[in-house]
Parts: sequence; C-alpha cells; structure tokens
Amino acid sequence: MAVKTFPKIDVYAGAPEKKYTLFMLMLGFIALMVGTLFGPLQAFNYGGLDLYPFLKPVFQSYYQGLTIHGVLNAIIFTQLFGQAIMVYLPAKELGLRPNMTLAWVSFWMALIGLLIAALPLLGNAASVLYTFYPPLKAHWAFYVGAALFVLSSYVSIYLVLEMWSRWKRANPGKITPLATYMSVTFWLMWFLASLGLVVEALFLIAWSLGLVAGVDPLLMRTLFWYTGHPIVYFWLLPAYTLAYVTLPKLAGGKLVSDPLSRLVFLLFLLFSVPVGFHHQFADPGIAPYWKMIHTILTMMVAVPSLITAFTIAASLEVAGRANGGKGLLGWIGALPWNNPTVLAFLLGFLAFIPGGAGGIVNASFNLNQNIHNTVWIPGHFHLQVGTLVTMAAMGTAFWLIPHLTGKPLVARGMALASQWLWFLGMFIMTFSLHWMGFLYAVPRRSHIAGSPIAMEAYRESSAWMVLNIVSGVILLIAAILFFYVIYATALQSRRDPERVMSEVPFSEVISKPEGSSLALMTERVWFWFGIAVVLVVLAYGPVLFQMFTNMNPVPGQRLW
Ligand code: HAS
Ligand code: HEM
Ligand code: CU
Repeated sequence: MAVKTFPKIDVYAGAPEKKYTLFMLMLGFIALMVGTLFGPLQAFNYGGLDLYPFLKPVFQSYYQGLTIHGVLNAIIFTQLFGQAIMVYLPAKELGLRPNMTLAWVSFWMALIGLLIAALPLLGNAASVLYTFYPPLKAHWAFYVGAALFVLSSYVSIYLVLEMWSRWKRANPGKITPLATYMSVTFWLMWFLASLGLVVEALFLIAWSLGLVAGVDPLLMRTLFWYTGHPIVYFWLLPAYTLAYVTLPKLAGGKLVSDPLSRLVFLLFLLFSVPVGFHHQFADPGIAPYWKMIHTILTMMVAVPSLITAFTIAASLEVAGRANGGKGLLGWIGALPWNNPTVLAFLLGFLAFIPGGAGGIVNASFNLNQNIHNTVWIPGHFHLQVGTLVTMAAMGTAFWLIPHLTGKPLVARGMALASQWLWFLGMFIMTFSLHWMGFLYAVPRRSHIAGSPIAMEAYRESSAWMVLNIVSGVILLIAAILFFYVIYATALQSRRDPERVMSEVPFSEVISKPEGSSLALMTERVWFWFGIAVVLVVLAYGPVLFQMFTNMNPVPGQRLW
C-alpha cells in the first residue's frame, strides 16, 4: 500500500518562543489535570463518602492523594503557567526573542525535576503533603526533583532580566512597557521569596540522604512559610498581569491607569515576603510581637489587591459603557459574557472578593484561632488559587492555544459551560467548607469519611457535607469539559491562522505613564528591590538568627 507523505512544515520556524510557551503551558495543564482528579475525592471525603478503598491497588491512602493534589496543582501547574506567561508577554511586548537555548534548558529542568519527584509520589514514598513539614520524611528523590523543578524558574528570571536590559540599552531613558514591568517585578519578587525554600531544600536533601541525622521542625516550618506566603502571589500575579494587560481589550475597553497598575506590582515586590508568620500564629517559639508585626505587614499586602479591585472594575465599566451599557449597573450586563476568556476572568474575580475578605480574617492574629487548621482554610484558598488563578489560566488558554498553534478553538459552547460549572462548583464547595470550619471546627487534612468516630463527631454539619458531594460532581464535569476543549483544540490537525488571534491582545490605556511622576518613581526597580531586601531582613533577621543558633534536630518519621 502506498503511504502518502506530507512535507514536514515547521510552523514555529519564525517564532520558536511560541513553541516553548506552548510546551510550558501544556505541561502545566497536564499537571493540573492529574492533580485536579483527586479534588472530587477530597470533596467527597468531606461529604462522608470514602472512595479510597476502591483505589487501593493504585493509591494507598487519602494522604497520598492529597499530596499529589497539592503538589501538582499548587506547585507544578502554577509555576509552569508563570514560566509560560511571564516570559511570553514581555517578549511579545518588547518585540524581542528570549535566549531560546536557555528557554529550553528551563523547560527540560522543569520536566526532569517533575519526573524525578513524581516517582516517589506515585510510589507512596513521599506522602508528606505539599508543605512537607518535618519530621515527616519523604524519599530523597522527592526533595531533589522538587528542587530541580523550582530551580528551573531561576532560568526564567534570567531570561526576562536579560530581555529587559537588552531593551533598556536600545531605549535609554524610556519607561519600561507595562507587561514587561509587571514581569520584571514578578520575577524579582520570586527570587527574593524563593530563598527560604532553597535553604530548606538543602537541609532536607542532606537529611533524606542520611548526611545529617536530623532537622529542626520549627526552623523548617519558618523557612517554608518564608516562601510559602509569597508563593501565593507567585501564583496570583500572572493572573493579575493578564487581567491588566489583556482583559480590558478582550472586554471591549481600555485599562484606566498605567501608573496605578505599576504601583500595584511595586507594592507586591515590597510587601509579599515579610509576612510569613501569619501561617505560624499557632507555632510556639516565635514571640507574639513578631507575629503582630507580620499581621500589620499582611494588611499592607492586601492594599495592592484593593487597588486592583478598583482598577479592573473601572476598566470593565469603561468596556461595558463602550459596548452600550447604560445606567448605574447596566454596563455589567453589557460586558461580553459570551466570550469564554472574559467570562472566566469575571467569575474568577467575583469569587476573589469573598476569598480576599476571608484572607483578612485569617491574617487577624486573634480571629485566626477560630479557623486555623479547619476546613475554612481550603475554603479560603480554593476561592483564590482554585478559582481566580485557575480560571484565569483556563480562560487565557482559550485564546492563547489558538494563537500559539494557529488552530481555532474547538467547542466554544463547552468552553463556556466549563467556566460556569467550575465557578458554581467552587462556589458551593467553598461556601460549605467555610461554614463547616467556622461553625463546627471540622479539621482540614482529615480523612473523616474513613472514620466512623469522626463522622459521628461532625454529624451536626451533615447538611453542609451534602453540598460537598454535589460540588465534587459539578467540578468533575467542569474539568472534563475544560480538558476536552483544550486537548481537542491543540491536537486537531486543522490549522487555520485566519481564524485565530494573531497578536497578543494588549490593552490600550487611558492614563498613560509618560509624564507621570508615579511611573517615574516606580521605574527605579533596583532601588525598590533593595528596600524589599531591607524589609525582609528586619522582619525575619532576628527570628531566623535565633532559630539557626538554637537548633533542635529531630530524626525523620514515616507515618503512612
Ligand atoms: Fe491566603 C492561607 C491570608 C491571599 C492562598 N492562603 C492560605 C493558604 C493558601 C492561600 C494556599 O493570614 C493555605 C496554606 C496552607 O496549606 O496552610 N491570603 C491571606 C491574605 C490575602 C491572601 C490577607 N491566599 C491569598 C491568595 C492565595 C492564597 C491570593 C492564592 C493565590 N491566607 C492568609 C492567612 C493564611 C492563608 C493568614 C493562614 C491561615 C491559617 O491559619 O493557616 C490577601 O492577599 C487577600 C487580598 C485580596 C483582596 C480581594 C480584592 C478583590 C478583588 C476582586 C475585584 C472584583 C472585580 C470583579 C474586579 C482584598 C481584586 C468585577 C466583576 C464584575 C462582574 C463587574
Ligand atoms: C485541598 C477539593 C482543585 C489546590 C483540597 C481539599 C479539598 C479540595 C476538599 C481539602 C482536603 C483536606 O484538607 O483534607 C478540590 C476540588 C477541586 C480542587 C473538588 C476541583 C475539582 C484545586 C485546584 C488547586 C487546588 C485547581 C490549585 C491550583 C489545593 C491545595 C490543597 C487542596 C493546595 C491543600 C492540600 C493540603 O492541605 O496539603 N482540595 N480541589 N485544588 N487543594 Fe483542591
Ligand atoms: Cu499567607
């Protein structure tokens, strides 16, 4: 039989950065897909339904599933999405190509690190949850793989700083374009923020290899949360960047203020890191006044989100009115709700309002006592990372995959349905988790469905538990629809460049940076980076010094 051969056309020959972006993005979505599959099992657990006995041949415990869920969703997917978006946007905005050799080095480091860490995770040798608190001790391959994965982000930092300095040399005295400014401050924030994790990883690798006999649990927790709070902004800021630089245009309007948007990212650079003790209010060994200082600094880091609420809402109002919306609220209905990307952002931001308010409750030192370690906490962060961040990524995929591949979006109706269902499912789940945590103190990270005693103890919350089961089913359907749409889009053979967005939809702005003293002030990035370092040294230095000089190493345990 004759075999028909097609000449091999390399569609990325003229734009290799598109291929890199596509690979990072798709690897991230594969991680999200596997991680998300465990979500409904956890929601069912909090509904009193335990499916783990049926999974026994493959997955040994609830905690193995929960570790895979936390690691793949919160650490792997989010970082890969950042490495895709926060390199591609500045490259397109500046019209420069990143160093492609190093770009692929970062991809392979991430992939190999992920595979090394995945083996012990899947083999039940690293069921230590995504916070890996000692004395829980995983197989060394988990720490080594995770470290390699995180180090790949340092290559991304270099890629962006190098493009930025190339642009500056060619454009002396000009103000950095907005998306690039956001990227640069984002990567510098991450550099400062990640240092805690890097130092912790050195300890944990040495410990798991048997080079040191023990590690100090309090020091490890403190180093973890040094990175563990700002990491939530590492997840959030790609979504914010897309909301500032693409959403206004996609919605049919303009961004209201460029200088104010820069200020937001500058404030994140300054205040993201020195706040980690708000995860350790219940930890002994840290004096209360240090916890209070971190509470106050946490309130400061809520300010850029409040400015974002104002700026994005105002930009959306401009869009709604340009689309013909009238009256006080008529502009909301006039927004393009039938555009799956715009829909994803609108619903994500709506969820972010109660999520942010809950965050302020968490941060309020004494209120924290009521909700710490209860399911209120997963209620809080599924509104933040599980809804806004994930929906911004899903919504962006609907134009970005076609833009990168030249293949038009498949099943637009399903894309819209996936976003409504995701929002609805998350809304129901987080609503019930908040109440179960606040009113009945149902603990998080608890396999309650596997324990008749626990089910009896939390019987009063059974009405809310039913809602968890309902939400698990809705979210499973939403996930199936979403992943069908993106894989069907990316894997189809039809390329139709005429029908896809050929350029990144960068928004126009109303209030421009030229002539703005605020924009000029924010442009002194290295000065502000220095101030951020000083703040971190002041907020952490004395406590860390004390911990490093009074270590109580303990041996590891395997409790699973
Ligand atoms: Fe949090 C715990 C405090 C934000 C994620 N957080 C967590 C954990 C995670 C997480 C994963 O202080 C659990 C960690 C663990 O496993 O133990 N969080 C805060 C505060 C904020 C905050 C003050 N968190 C986030 C974000 C996350 C995230 C963002 C992920 C992306 N969080 C805490 C504290 C704890 C905590 C304590 C520890 C609790 C404990 O005891 O363990 C702030 O950054 C929030 C600021 C946000 C706002 C909202 C602004 C609203 C906007 C929407 C505007 C709407 C528009 C819509 C434009 C003030 C921007 C218009 C729409 C139309 C239709 C017109
Ligand atoms: C934990 C459900 C998607 C990040 C949980 C918990 C539930 C849950 C019920 C609490 C488990 C416990 O405390 O024992 C779901 C459902 C999802 C989903 C039904 C969608 C189908 C996501 C996404 C992300 C995410 C998209 C992030 C991108 C996390 C994290 C934890 C968690 C970080 C904490 C793990 C830990 O405590 O160690 N999830 N989730 N989830 N989820 Fe999700
Ligand atoms: Cu935090």
